[in-house]
Order: sequence, then C-alpha cells, then structure tokens
Amino acid sequence: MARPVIWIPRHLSPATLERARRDYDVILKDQDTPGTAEEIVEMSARADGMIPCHSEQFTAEVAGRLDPRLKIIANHSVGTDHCDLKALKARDITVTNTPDVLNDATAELAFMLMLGAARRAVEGDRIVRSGGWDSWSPSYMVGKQVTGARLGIVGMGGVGRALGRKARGFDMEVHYHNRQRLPPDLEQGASYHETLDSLLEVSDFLSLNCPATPETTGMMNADRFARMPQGSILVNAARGALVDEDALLSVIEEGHLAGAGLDCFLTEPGGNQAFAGHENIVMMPHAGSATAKTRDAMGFCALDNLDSFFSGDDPEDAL
Ligand code: 8YV
Repeated sequence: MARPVIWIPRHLSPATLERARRDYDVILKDQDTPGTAEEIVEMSARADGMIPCHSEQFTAEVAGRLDPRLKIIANHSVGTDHCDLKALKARDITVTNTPDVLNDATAELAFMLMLGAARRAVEGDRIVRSGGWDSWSPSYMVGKQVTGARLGIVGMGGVGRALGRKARGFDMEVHYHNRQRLPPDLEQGASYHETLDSLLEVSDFLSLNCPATPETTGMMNADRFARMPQGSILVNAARGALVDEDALLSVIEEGHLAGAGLDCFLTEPGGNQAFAGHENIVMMPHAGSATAKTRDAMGFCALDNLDSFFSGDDPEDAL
C-alpha cells in the first residue's frame, strides 16, 4: 500500500517532522502561518491525514467542503474548540488530540503567571530594567503571598491536576470545581465544590483549566468576578473565550482583583491591548505548552494516533 500523505500546516518540532517524514509522505506548508479555510479544503483532496494546531479552524462550513480523501485529523493540541466535532463526525473523519503530554508544561506556565502577578514581576522587571530603581523601603514592592494561600482550580483534568500537584509544593490549600467529583486518588486532598460560585468564594487565586464549550464561554463575567475575594488573582492558561475581558478589566481597574495572569485572549494572535497599561496583569502569547520537551511529546502523540489509524487500529486519543 502506498504511504499515506499527511499535510502539516505548522512547523512542528524538528524531531516530529523527522519522524513524520520517515513514515509518511509529508506536505509541509512553506510559511509557518495558520492554514486558511481554503488551504484546508484544498489539501483535503491531496492528503489522507492532517496534523493541525489550534490555529486551523475546522468549522461546520469547512467540514462540509472537505474532500472524502481526508480520513483523520490528528490535532497537535489538547483543545479541540477549533474543530466542529459533530460536523467532522458526520463526514466520517476521525479526530484525535494530545491529552496529558502537555499537562506539566501548561501547569508550569499557569504557576509562573500566578507567581508573576502575585509578586509584581512585570512592574519589578520594568523598574530595574529601566534604571528606575532608586529607593527601597519596607513597604516597597509588597505583593501577595502564594505559599499557604487558597487556590481554586476550575476543571480538574490533566492540567488542573498537574497544577494542584505543583501548588501542594507551595503548601497551598487546593480547591476545585469540576462537572464530576474525582475519586480520592486523583483528588489528592483537594476540596471539591459542586458549584463554581462556591469555589469562587474561597479562591485567593483562581486558575481556569477547563475547555471552551458553549457552557463555559463567558463563564467569568461581572457577577462571577464579584464573588471572588477582594484582592484575589485570576489565572487563565486555558482559552480566552472563558473570560469576559471587559468585566475583567473593570474589576482590575476597581481594585477588586489584585491582578491577573493571562496566556489566552479572545483575540489571538494579538491579545487585548486594553490590558497593556496594567502592570498587575502578566501576559504571555498562548505559550502554555511551549517547551521543547512538550512540543516533541505533542508531535509524537499526534504521530502515534496517525500510526494506529493507518494500521487499522483505533487511535488512543480518538474523540
Ligand atoms: C497549543 C493548546 O498552543 O493544546 C492546546 O489546546 O492550546 C496548545 O497546546 C497548540 O495548539 C500547539 O499546537
């Protein structure tokens, strides 16, 4: 049987591309830019499989125009909100993702955002870097202590649980809200809250680690922010769609929230420039899983899924 043809729109890690080329006929896009709807549709007639990132949009409209040659979309991401799964299923296309391999890298970045917002990293860096550090006093650069504080985690999947493990190293009291309570071995001492509102009330730090779905879109709105304790901090390394950005800006400007750490925005790339004037908001350009080790693991996970599919087995991460 001829080797399957795989379209890879983004420039994945060198080890991933090397293995992909070893086992498949790879078509790699020249420019490392998001694959457009037109490119996706065009390539569906030339490729048996694809390894897209979250930057390629497989909407219902695109799904309806895909060529029947395309059999599998092996995403290089855990999130699949860029894929209309129902519409792709209707076209009999297998869709996979890369769960678990990015848990630690993403949790690590969420922790960095939490520490950075709590200990005023953006402001401190700017002061020293600009040569503006000209005084010191006991009340200078006083921040919020992370060690021993209460951390609320929304969504106790792989990333949420990895964050909980890291938080325990900081003696944090971990609380969580999830659609379902976890068994004790996965809960690892974290306190379950049946409702998001109950979690918000005890969260000195709140980390969003759930997928963007119709139910969670805009979940962090003005009412929800009002329930968080005065001086608390929001961290979002999941999806921008979870947060009403205008409401967040208001609670930051009013001083109800002491800060925020954001890796995700409603508009990406680009982010929200309304946040830029606030040094108590630490921002990153959607880089949660961006470590060399994790990029290789994600690429290999996507390739494992392709390998299973083309050997006639069910891919482990089929959705
Ligand atoms: C990626 C992500 O940045 O996995 C996800 O859902 O958002 C990220 O890990 C990305 O899709 C990498 O390809």
